[in-house]
Amino acid sequence: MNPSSTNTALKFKDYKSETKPIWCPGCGDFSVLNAITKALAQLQLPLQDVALISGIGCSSRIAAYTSVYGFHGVHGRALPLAAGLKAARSDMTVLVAGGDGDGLSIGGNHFIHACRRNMDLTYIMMDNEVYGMTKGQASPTTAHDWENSKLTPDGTGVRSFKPAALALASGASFIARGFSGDPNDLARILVAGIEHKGFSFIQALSVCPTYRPEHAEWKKHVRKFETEATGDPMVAIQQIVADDGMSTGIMYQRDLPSLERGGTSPLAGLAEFESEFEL
Ligand SMILES: Cc1ncc(C[n+]2csc(CCOP(=O)(O)OP(=O)(O)O)c2C)c(N)n1
Ligand code: SF4
Repeated sequence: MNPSSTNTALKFKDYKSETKPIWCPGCGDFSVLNAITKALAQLQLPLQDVALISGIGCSSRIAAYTSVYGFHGVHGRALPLAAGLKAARSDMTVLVAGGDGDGLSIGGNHFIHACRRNMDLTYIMMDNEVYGMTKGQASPTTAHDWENSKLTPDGTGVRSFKPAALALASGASFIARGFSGDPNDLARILVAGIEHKGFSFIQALSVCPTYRPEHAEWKKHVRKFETEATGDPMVAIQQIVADDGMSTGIMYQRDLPSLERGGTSPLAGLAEFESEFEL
């Protein structure tokens, strides 16, 4: 039975599918899944009005584990898929999820342009600073001196991205960071991100005990930003650059023009547009 067809309030479990996650024991992605389903339950969004689009990676499996509409896409291409859906169905709540490799390596170009277009999408980057699915290669958020990878035994020697700074410079209008070790706070951030009209970028620090066991230390270092949600990009960039990447909260939120603001689907005039090309 579809719970949304009854008068009963939806519980977070109603947003989970019957497919059992195959993530490793202790993987932070379990908590991100919990946070997403809690956020959807808080917002009481009908299952049929939500879609979760993902790329490829351990984290991207998340689309199969929710009961909303889902699409487990192609590596790095979750954002353009989601943008297409949102363009056609501006009435739907469209969530996008994937890993740091998915979103910043192969999908890096899509990420910066999604920020720039500011479509009303909520993008959850499950950042474990590694390629989990392909057995532990360094990613764009891996520290330059991480020596445990067989492929980069002396470290990458390359500076890592600060995803929040990249999102700000690219035009995202909501930028936040949460932690798999605090799913309730991550759910709070997700609710704010989903309610925000525009592109919401949420970096979810998600532990990978298999390839980054040292991330067990994260829980000692993660703390909340003392101040939250400035709308001033100059203040936000100073906060982001000064931070070590372990502070959580909403870093930036601003009302900026959005492609589908006003609720008119870009496809509304499609028939007329096509008729101009008729032979
Ligand atoms: C076009 C293409 N290139 C490479 C791959 C191999 N591949 C699968 S997942 C992945 C990286 C996964 O890392 P990340 O996105 O950080 O997700 P995680 O597994 O850590 O959650 C790669 C390189 C692929 N599936 N498709
Ligand atoms: S390899 Fe890492 S990211 Fe992938 S399921 Fe296992 S713990 Fe999670």
